[in-house]
Amino acid sequence: MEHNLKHIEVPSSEITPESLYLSRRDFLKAAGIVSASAFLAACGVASPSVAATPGGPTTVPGWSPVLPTPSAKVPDDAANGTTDELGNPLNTLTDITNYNNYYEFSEDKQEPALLSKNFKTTPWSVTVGGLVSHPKTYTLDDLLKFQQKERIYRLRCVEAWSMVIPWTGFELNLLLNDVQPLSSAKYVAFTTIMDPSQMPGEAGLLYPWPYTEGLRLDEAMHRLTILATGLYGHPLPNVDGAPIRLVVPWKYGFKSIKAIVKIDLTDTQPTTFWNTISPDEYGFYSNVNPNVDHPRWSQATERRIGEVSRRATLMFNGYYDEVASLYTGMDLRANY
Ligand SMILES: Nc1nc2c(c(=O)[nH]1)N[C@H]1C(S)=C(S)[C@@H](COP(=O)(O)O)O[C@H]1N2
Ligand SMILES: [Mo]
Repeated sequence: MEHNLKHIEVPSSEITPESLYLSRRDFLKAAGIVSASAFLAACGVASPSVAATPGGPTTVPGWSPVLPTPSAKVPDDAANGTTDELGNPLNTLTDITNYNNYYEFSEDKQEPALLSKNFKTTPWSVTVGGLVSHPKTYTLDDLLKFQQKERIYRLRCVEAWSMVIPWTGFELNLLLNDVQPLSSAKYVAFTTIMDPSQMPGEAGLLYPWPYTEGLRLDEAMHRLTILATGLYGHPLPNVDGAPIRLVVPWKYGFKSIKAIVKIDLTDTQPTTFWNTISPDEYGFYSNVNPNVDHPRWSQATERRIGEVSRRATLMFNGYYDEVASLYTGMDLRANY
């Protein structure tokens, strides 16, 4: 029944005055849903939408998008769920596989579907090393032995569009515990396959190929951080990063690196693809944050693929209760 309702200290630069800072517990009490949502979450059943409007934005009058938003704990295994834990309907398989960012194939959103069709995903292995006691190379079959679960997550691209995707995958912490990080390990670095013969974009000289990403070790160990191996109950479509990709739902989509072949534990913050290209626009953290705009556009709202009107963007993409404690005391504007 215990739910983490703690607040983090949000720097004053971040937020409206304390008086406007309505506590989530008070809101939930007022709405009369504390016990119901806690009960459902504890049972691993998706809670009904916390907001009153089914499928509508999870905002209530008096709440501005700069405030933390009520959220329910993400079910551990959402097998065959039809909405996310906030009541948002899933995007269709057609949406999820025909509107993509996958620069190894094309900078266009529609082209990667076709261009990735014949991408070869077998055999595949992922080499895990660096600051670990048991470095190991895993075949895809090895990785599929880690407990697979269905997780329905919102994916919020830094370009201000979003989708709701039912992934199959396993918690990254299972893999990390298997290789045993040394106490000196502080970060996890991820690398996409480098194969310009199959990925035409990688032949281009403009970008720092291969695509790389990174997380702090505690972010990587969080239960919401998964390696996805499928979606909608199917093996992962090539265009979504087959055969294995990272999904970190509270961060902008570009952190969720596709087609991973290498994972390294490091003691220094890894360099990453988009941060190398444009450090002012794409920070290492890149937590979804409606209060911190991209230098060229607002991050306050987003376009949910398949919907007409825009939605308010939620702090940490609506995963505030589960992830805010990772950033206690951090200035989220400086550490964007
Ligand atoms: N290797 C690689 N990973 C990548 C990308 C990419 O171009 N190459 N694009 C990123 C971006 S910007 C987003 S929004 C998501 C999109 O994931 P999806 O196509 O499965 O929706 O993948 C991320 N992972
Ligand atoms: Mo993105």
